[in-house]
Amino acid sequence: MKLYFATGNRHKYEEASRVLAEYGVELVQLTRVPKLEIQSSSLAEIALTAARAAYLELGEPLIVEDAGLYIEALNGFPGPYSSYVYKTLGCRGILKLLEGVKRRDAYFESAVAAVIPPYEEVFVARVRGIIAREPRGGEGFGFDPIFVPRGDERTFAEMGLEEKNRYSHRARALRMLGEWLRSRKIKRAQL
Ligand code: ITT
Repeated sequence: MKLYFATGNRHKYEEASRVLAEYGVELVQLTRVPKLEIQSSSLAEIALTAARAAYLELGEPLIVEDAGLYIEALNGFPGPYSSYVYKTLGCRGILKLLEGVKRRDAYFESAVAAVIPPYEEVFVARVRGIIAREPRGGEGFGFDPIFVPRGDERTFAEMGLEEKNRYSHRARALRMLGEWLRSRKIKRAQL
């Protein structure tokens, strides 16, 4: 069964297609429908609005994912603004904001919105961890070099894709989607 994933981010697509393959879903990256990004403090609302807009353009069942990094010492910053903050400040900028800060707890959140008529569903998941003292590793993307998930000592950027998928917010939210597809017995007929 085939499902579109509207995203311009190749890494997100690769992580997601690996997870959904476990559920027999073949994910197809959709780049030609631009992702509509509203401003909201809720990733679920951002993802669902984007998924509805993309569905109006495409007319085929699809998912959209929105994710963000929430740093506790910064009251949840950059959260829904993670994409912009990554482009402007980057990992180094975040480390500078945390200079001298001992409490380095943070989490990634992922919201996966699925529009599969007649259904609309959003799955939200988190991974908790800490912000490293310096960037480490060359895998992955975005803030991966500075995020260490709870239960490990390596950053996401020091892990392969399969290992990151064992912990990540995105993989967790997508497994919820996979289980939901299974429980609804959504098969080729709808997809
Ligand atoms: P699309 O909107 O096209 O899907 P994007 O990269 O802009 O791709 P988001 O809007 O969800 O994705 O932005 C989230 C940003 O948060 C992303 O650019 C990264 O900087 C960061 N981020 C999210 N998930 C991450 C992860 O698994 N590892 C590292 N950084 C992540």
